[in-house]
Amino acid sequence: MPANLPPEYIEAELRFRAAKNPEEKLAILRELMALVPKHKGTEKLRVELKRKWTKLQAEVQQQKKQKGARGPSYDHIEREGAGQIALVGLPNCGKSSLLAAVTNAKPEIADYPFSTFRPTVGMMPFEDIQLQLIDLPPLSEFTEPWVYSLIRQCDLVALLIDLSSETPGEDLLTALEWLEKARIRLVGHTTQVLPAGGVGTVKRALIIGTKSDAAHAAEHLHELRSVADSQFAVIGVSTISAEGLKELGRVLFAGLNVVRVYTKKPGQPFKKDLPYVLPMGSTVTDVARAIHKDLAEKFLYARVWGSAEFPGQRVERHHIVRDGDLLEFHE
Ligand SMILES: Nc1nc2c(ncn2[C@@H]2O[C@H](COP(=O)(O)OP(=O)(O)O)[C@@H](O)[C@H]2O)c(=O)[nH]1
Ligand SMILES: [Mg+2]
Repeated sequence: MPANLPPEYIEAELRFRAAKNPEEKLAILRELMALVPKHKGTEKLRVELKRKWTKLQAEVQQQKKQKGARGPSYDHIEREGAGQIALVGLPNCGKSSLLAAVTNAKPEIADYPFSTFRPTVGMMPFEDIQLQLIDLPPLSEFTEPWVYSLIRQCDLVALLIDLSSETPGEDLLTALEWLEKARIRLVGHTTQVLPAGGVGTVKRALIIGTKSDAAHAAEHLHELRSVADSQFAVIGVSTISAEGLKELGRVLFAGLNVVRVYTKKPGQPFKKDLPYVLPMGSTVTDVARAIHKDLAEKFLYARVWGSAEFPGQRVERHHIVRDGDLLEFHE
């Protein structure tokens, strides 16, 4: 073994030897590969690791095939709550910590890269709804295709950039490049009409600057904002000082471009029960359809409290609803 390997490498290698299942071994191997310094003296070792990696990868694939339909499939995660948000970022940027801080999920958190190798889902409460967050393995040369396929399916990408990094602007560009390579293009969350993706996918996104408690985080946040330009909203958060965590719910909710609409039956008292969540721009008829397709066909008019000019105003079928509206359908 070449001399002067960092102690983290030695430690990870011990874990590698102790690991029993190939999936775990593969994850530790990724770490090892990231930890080897790149110079002439480690060339043989790097080739050796790459060889092990290819072998293990094949083993894991084989195992997945054998398990067939019973094995866990990461290619799709059932949408729950008001919207599905993918936490995306480079290794160690704080994705798992954020998930742990704002949901009841308990993902693995570690100070070494590639600690996450499965998707972890958590529900983040926001006012009277829940947002579904998915913690993912990081963007890197080792990112497996299913990670990108989950990103393509989500409603909003939360791109996490580490504010303790000396190069947050560059990190943002690196992350965007990895996504571009997978043919995923990000646009600001307020983009109303998504541009045609060509052969790829276009996703709405916002940026979360993590570890805002770190030294120089304020300057780094500033740099990040200037690189993100006006294209992406940027919010700074810390799971240690809790800065920005309260605001995060509102920011993510805004990023989803949805509205919450409440309904009541004529004659019932005003009480906001659990809302229907619909895409922004939905009409009264869309709300009726969400309740029941028959209702969409047969209702004559609706009364709206909220977005109408006066409370309880009678509105037509194509009236566009706003977040917080209370509706009453008349058949
Ligand atoms: N100072 C500071 N460190 C953090 C914060 N969030 C995460 N970390 C640390 O950053 C490292 C990577 O965190 P983790 O959540 O595993 O990142 P992931 O690889 O993106 O999932 C760990 O050592 C965390 O303790 C934060 O808000 N402030
Ligand atoms: Mg993680």
